[in-house]
Amino acid sequence: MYFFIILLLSLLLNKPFIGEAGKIQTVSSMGNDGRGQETSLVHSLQGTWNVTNDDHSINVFCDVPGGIYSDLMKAGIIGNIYKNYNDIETRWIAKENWNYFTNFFVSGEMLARKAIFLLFNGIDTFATITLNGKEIGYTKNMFRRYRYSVKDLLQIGINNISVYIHSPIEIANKEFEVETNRRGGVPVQPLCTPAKYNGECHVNHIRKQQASFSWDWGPAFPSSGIWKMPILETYDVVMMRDIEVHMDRLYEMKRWDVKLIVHLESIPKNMISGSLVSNLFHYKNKTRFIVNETNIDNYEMPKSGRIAITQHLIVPDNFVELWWPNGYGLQPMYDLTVSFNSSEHVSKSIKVGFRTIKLIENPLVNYEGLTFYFKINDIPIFMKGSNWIPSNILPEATLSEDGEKRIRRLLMDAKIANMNMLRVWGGGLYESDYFYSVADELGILIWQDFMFACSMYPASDSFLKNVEKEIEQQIIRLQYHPSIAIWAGNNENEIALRNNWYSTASNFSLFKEDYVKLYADVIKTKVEQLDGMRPFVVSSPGNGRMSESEGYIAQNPGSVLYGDVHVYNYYSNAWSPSSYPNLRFSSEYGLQSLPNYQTLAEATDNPSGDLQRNSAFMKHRQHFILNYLVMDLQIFFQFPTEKIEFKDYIYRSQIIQAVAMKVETEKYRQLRNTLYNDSTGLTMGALYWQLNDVWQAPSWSSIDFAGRWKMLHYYAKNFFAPILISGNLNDGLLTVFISSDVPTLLEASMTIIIHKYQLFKDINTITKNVSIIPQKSLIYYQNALKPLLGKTDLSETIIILKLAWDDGSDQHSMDNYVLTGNFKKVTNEPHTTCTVIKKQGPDFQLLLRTNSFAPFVWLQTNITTGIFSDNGFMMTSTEKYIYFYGNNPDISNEDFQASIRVSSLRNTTQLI
Ligand code: BMA
Repeated sequence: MYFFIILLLSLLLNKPFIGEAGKIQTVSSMGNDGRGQETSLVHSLQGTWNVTNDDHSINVFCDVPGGIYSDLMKAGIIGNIYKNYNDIETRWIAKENWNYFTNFFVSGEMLARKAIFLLFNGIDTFATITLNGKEIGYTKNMFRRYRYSVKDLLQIGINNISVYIHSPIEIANKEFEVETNRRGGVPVQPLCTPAKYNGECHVNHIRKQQASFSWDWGPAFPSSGIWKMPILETYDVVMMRDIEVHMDRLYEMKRWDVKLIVHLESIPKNMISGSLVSNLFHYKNKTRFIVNETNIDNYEMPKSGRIAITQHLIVPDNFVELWWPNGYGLQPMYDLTVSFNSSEHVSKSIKVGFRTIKLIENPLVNYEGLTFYFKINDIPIFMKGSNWIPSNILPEATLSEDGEKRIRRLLMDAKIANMNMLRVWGGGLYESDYFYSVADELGILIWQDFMFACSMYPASDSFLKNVEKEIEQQIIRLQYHPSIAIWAGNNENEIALRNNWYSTASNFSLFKEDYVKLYADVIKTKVEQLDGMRPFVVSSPGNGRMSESEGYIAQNPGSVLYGDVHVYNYYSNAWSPSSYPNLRFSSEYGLQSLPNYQTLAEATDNPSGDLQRNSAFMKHRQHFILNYLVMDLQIFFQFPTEKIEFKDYIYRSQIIQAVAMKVETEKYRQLRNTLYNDSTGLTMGALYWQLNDVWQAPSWSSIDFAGRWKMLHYYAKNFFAPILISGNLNDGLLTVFISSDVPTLLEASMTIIIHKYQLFKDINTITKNVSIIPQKSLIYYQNALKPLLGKTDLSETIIILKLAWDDGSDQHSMDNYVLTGNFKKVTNEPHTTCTVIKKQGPDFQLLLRTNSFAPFVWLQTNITTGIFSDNGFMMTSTEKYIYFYGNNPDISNEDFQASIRVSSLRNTTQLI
């Protein structure tokens, strides 16, 4: 009877119910992030719990896993946090302590097991955990997993648990005081975020998502919650935690040595016997597999309760199809299942891919500096991509079903834009296993920062120990993913110290000592110990392997001759290639723009008042310390000074950003094979800042918070194309490059058109047959422009570049343009129309027509979500065909036709 009452209550309240009657939950997805256990020995504590604050004025049901902002929104206590000024209105939440509690049922059978552990895969962040009235632990790192042995505390029947989460703001303040005292009064800088961010202080003292206290592109939502799955593990023998996969390609022997390190956990002194069996299945033909078995006989578990068993799989070359980055081939993923069989059975399945990776930092004969480029499967690869910030400011939201859809969408958008690398930036999260498996599947390489950004950090023993555990767990959890290409110690902390960003100069040696302790002694040592198969750089930007000989704080961490560089040049003309340096690898460069109007409109209940260039709301959403100054300045450089509507301002901000990133990225791609006398050049990577957003606000992103592409994302698709024709104009000299990322020689026809835009007329056309050299960037045309212009003034022209080729199976073409000046004198108002030609499912073919030069043609529809095959382009001829790839097959031709809006620079009344 008692049992059924509990069952009924659990069902009614959707409480975690675990125990008999087939109610034991099995969790069965892949990966190492705590969701991959395929065994009935694992009982999830997922479900509806209660959460209350200290004075019990709030006591509501909540989700576990979850977080306090999501809970309070769901309970109707606060409104949508992304709207209006709610980031400030809801700040009281982070100043309170929150007690998460629930009851759960334990059966006699469960309690009879030898090993019973409570496992928290992630608590955000400072929690006192109490089980049946007894305090069992305190957590202090949201990036760590915590495990507590609880056999002696549990009872048959109802048990209660409370996870009391302390205010992260208060703990950060306290930690700051303690640490400042410990350092004899020298505080760890910076003391706070700039006032403009409306943020909180001292996040660098706590191991929590650094951007949760605000950033220059994001609001402060200092979250609290049990953000990852809590689990009760009950077993007699062992639990399998992680599988490390280290692949070594033995060329001469025509095989791969795949070393597996299987992490098993149990209780100290437990005697273990059983067999560990690993099966690697061929990705196409599952009847082909490679197996190894290790028998364990009466092994006594050490005091730590953890062992790691090494096993080798010898994989012949003919079993292997290589995993390639996007654009270079397929991404075959092989199932690997490891099980431990004894009186109990535990197993785990992950997907692995075969590839080698090297970071090549070679000296250059007779030149200064080192190269800096990646070789994947022995092929040098130009890295094209962007920087990833968390997909949601609430960490729990990155793990939900919707959160996973969002992650997949963003990674797909990266793939569509021909990216092959994303940098998971150090102020956010170690992402979920789902994130990395989608990256594996899509061929997106990951530059993985450890989570330290734009700050100095403490180096007390307890801080370092805390970090060491975090690094160890995260590397072991993630390292099997073929997508992860490189680990990096931190974001911009070396350059911040060297250039005194945070007034550290008077205590330089103390800060340097701490820096070396944290990133070299702890992090570098750990990475080398745990993952010898991947490169590591101490900081980004940095001088790569040179940084060690420079004592980790180089004279110039931003050197263009070594390692990677972050490039921000806000005051010079962002459309001029000369504003950008010649370097080896640009791991950050960017410019702000506004999100699409529809996205901004979703952020306010007062669109007419708030959606104005000078409104208090737009000031509030702008965290960048330079405010709108850079946007205004860059708009001023290119366009006539005139009064424009807010929608037009948005549109112009996006044009500015898109063209700036085009010019800068093209320069980087052009320099792939150019080495100048001053040793600069040989660029092999371009990752712009930033891919995505965490709220509706001005930022450097190419995709806004609602998932709408800004103009930049359309441009990225073109400037990252595998075959790129691009040009530049320098002192009247026109140089045209073709950059190829493809492995075969291609015969192509190249056309250079000088178009006089007032006349809407091509005044000169040069056509040339060219052979495109594989995987190189070379000059295919160079000449003075003057003779081609006749009487026309350079500033009245735009140069159109076209390339057409046949790769043996298909015809391809690409268009590009080179600007000869700004748009201050472009005054003609084109009449541009768009007609739906054909519908195919959710997709439409469109025909655009114009009667005169239409710059930056911008197509929009609000009837459905989807993307255009091209957007933001120049129309220098009367017709252009475009595709729209939509999501809704039910939309008719007529409805779609009616929804289409076409704008261009001097024709902006249709902007939506
Ligand atoms: C870089 C990043 C971020 C920042 C961006 C724009 O330095 O590492 O810290 O958001 O610039 O300012």
